[in-house]
Amino acid sequence: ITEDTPPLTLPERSLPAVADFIKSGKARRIVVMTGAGISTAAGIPDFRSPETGLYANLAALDLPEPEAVFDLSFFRQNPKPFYVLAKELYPGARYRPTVSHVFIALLARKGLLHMLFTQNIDCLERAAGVPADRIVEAHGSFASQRCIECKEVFEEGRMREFVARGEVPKCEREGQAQGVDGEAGAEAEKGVCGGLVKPDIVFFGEALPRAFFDSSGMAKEADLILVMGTSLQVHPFAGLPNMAEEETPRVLFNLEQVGSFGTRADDVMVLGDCDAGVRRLAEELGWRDELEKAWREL
Ligand code: CNA
Repeated sequence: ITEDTPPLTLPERSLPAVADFIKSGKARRIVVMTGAGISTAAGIPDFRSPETGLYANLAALDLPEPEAVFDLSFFRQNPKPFYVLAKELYPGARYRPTVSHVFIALLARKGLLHMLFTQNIDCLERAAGVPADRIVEAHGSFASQRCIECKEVFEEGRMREFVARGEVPKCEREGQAQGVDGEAGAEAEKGVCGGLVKPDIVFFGEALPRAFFDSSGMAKEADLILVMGTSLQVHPFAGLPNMAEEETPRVLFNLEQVGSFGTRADDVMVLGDCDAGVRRLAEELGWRDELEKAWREL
């Protein structure tokens, strides 16, 4: 498309036009897709922003390459770097949801959120009040954990203790010990499994949760797509915005242009900080005070 290509659905490619579209009641099924960029304002670094990104900060952890922290075979050999990161990112006291998270919760409260697909593992969308049944955590989260060998679920309270101490939890299931080497050998002698415990976060090479595939058709049903704070570089998540119908408006709130944004007639790009973009949309919708109040009172 060129600048002169007319949009199919919106009167024009602009944020006020998107707000009018929502206010007209034509966007009753809004699908939101998010990534690390909606949590950077909370203080959690993203992966790929140069210098401030998480990968840039992992140098101290003695990894062959930063991505190794989410690599299962590396984790088997050396789970410590992952647990350094886990201590940093673990949901709970440290981080507070951003305005963008609260905006998504507001959409849910108004009955407009069809589904939120998030790549984030920080659980901040739950903390902002997005109902659990409206969230697909496409890359898993810290909400549950299990042994990578026998798959036995590991108790949440115990997990929290291990993570807080910066220690690596090992499976405590009694019975047949797994054929694991190294430190786990001691556990084997005690008659417990001793396999490494890992949160149900999707590592490289692991399958995405079933919920992702079961729900991805909702992107096709959407009457409006909002994409926020993601580089759209990780597949299959990156393909989700393309599943929307051709005439469905898609809005990007991101520091940079990403994915196939800009190739469709109803693509609206709001480049810059996503909280700022979301605040502008809330303003156009007449929801600004409600948004700020909900964020303050969280
Ligand atoms: P990414 O590849 O690091 O991309 C982040 C994107 O957000 C980039 O395009 C940035 O330009 C953009 N961005 C950064 N800050 C802002 C801001 N304030 N406003 C608008 N845009 C901004 O992250 P993705 O999520 O795309 O990559 C997928 C990975 C990252 C997933 O597997 C996540 O699990 C993983 N991740 C998650 C977290 C978290 O849970 N908060 C943190 C870091 C990485």
